[in-house]
Amino acid sequence: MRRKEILLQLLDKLHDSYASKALVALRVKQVIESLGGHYVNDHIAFRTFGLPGFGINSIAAPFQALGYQACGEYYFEEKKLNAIHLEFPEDNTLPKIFISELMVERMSPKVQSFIRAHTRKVDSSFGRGVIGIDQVNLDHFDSIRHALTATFLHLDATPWPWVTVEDYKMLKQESEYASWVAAFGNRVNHFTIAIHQSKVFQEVADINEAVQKVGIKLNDSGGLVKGSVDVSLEQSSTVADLVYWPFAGDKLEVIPYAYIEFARRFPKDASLAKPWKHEDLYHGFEAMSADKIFESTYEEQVKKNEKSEGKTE
Ligand code: OOG
Ligand code: NI
Repeated sequence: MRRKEILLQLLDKLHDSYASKALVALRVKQVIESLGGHYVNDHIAFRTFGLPGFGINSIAAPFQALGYQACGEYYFEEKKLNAIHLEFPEDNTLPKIFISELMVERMSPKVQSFIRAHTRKVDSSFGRGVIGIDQVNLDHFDSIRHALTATFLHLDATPWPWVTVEDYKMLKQESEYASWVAAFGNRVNHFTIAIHQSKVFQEVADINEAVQKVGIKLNDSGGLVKGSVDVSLEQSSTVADLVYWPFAGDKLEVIPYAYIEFARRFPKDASLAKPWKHEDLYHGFEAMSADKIFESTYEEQVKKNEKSEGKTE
């Protein structure tokens, strides 16, 4: 089927561009494969600025045009974010997609005016801004292709010009989410191992232990394992890898990029007899846990782990 083929190609491209920079994903894959398991992806995630042409819809629209459907909605008061997730009902082997957006209007005047001005500088070849891709007629294949190209083909750049190191730091003081989006744009920030589909790990704590043994650092905000059977979802994540990343003026800075997550889904009715089928399981997200998972790219998590690495020398 054409739509599924396009999606598979797109997901492959997104994975390649993520895995080529997020070495932690490669290391986790090696751990899983060494133990005789294999990598099944539960979901991927994008972050955006909530402005016309740049928000959740700019990422969701091309996926929806290809058959994905919007399912859950989530809200994060303190981080000033909204999010949705999408599912592909025709084939449950395709990952869910989690997309969040910064509520730009809730930022300080300084941060707001920077984000508004900087996103106005997009190259029109990205199809953003004036002709927001969320307004493209997605019923036509050519429009879909245009929207995909506009959104994802420049994966190794941002839709807007590189930010300066100073602006990145200014944004970061107010919102680490904002500085991440300014630097990385539409890149995927994590893929997720489905523990409920794993033959080698029973629970999230098992994979946590396996990766910690080879020195991989986990996000401990809110505890190593977030959620539980009570919310039908158990999750954990590594901290983000540091990467050399381009900034305005041909500068490179080392900043946190992407991480990998582990998720175990339970049936909505936990008393249901095993084996559980895909349709028995809860496929939404849990805002309380997600709130902590966002912090996998935050300085406090990334730095804390750098320090503890030093101590074990
Ligand atoms: C997304 C964090 C939330 C989940 O599975 O709850 C999340 C992000 O870091 O952008 O992925
Ligand atoms: Ni996630």
